[in-house]
Amino acid sequence: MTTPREHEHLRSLVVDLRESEVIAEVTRLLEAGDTPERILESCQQGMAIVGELYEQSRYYIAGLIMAGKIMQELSEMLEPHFQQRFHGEASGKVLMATVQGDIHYIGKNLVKTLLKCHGFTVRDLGEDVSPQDILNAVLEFKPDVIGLSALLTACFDPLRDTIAHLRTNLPPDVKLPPIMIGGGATDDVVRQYVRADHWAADAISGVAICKKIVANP
Ligand code: B12
Repeated sequence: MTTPREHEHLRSLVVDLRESEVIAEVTRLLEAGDTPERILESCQQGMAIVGELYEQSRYYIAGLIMAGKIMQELSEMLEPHFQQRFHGEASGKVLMATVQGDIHYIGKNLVKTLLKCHGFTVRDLGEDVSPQDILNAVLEFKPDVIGLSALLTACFDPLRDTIAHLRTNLPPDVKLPPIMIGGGATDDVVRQYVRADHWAADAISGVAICKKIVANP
């Protein structure tokens, strides 16, 4: 069993952007039997502090880039551990995208990984995706759920516009599947503002929402 102190240490390694030490510490924690969820949570808390340091001009864009690189490596390391821990036979289809204007993808990709672990078929349109591309994919892929990611507050309006575009432009015989949002600064207030159906704070709750939707269409 690992201790809160060890997680505090991991968080500070992330905040200090000590890439190789982060990787070594995560490897050690996994070997000590820690869960990938707990490790992810600590690293995400570290990322939030990196973001604050950037806002305070104590880190520059290079710091964000480095943080992104570390987070990407961590996601790849944790993926097989998530696969071992989570299995499922859910048979729904989820369409994922990061909205127009936003290039953050690490969180979206983690949601995708966990959905796949649970048996969902996922189509990922990538980042900076236009409302029309999302609409085209809805028509073609016919998802049970649409998952939209946005980390920038400046992207709340593009998120709202995307959802409005889907609501107004789908042919009348096509039912719009439930829309779930997530990522960084989103919360339930943002969900109401953009007129989405669901909001999830993290990847695990996002999967739980998708399971509920598919079980009770
Ligand atoms: C790494 C990083 C980058 C990397 C991104 C690498 C990549 N391609 O993904 C790079 C360097 C490219 C980058 C660029 C920028 N960034 Co940046 N970035 C970050 C940082 C430090 C970490 C993001 C991250 O990966 N977190 C870890 C993941 C796992 O967490 P997550 O994304 O929140 O995802 C979890 C949940 O939210 C959820 N989730 C995510 N998406 C979805 C979707 C659904 C459907 C569901 C259900 C759940 C869900 O599941 C995930 C796992 O639990 C954040 C700080 C922070 N607080 O997050 C800033 C941050 C998001 N960036 C910020 C900024 C300002 C920028 C830039 C504008 C900087 C600039 N001047 O150019 C550009 C934006 C360019 C653009 N147009 O998009 C700001 C945004 C501020 C704001 N409120 O708008 C932040 C908050 C930093 C800060 N505090 O100032 N960034």
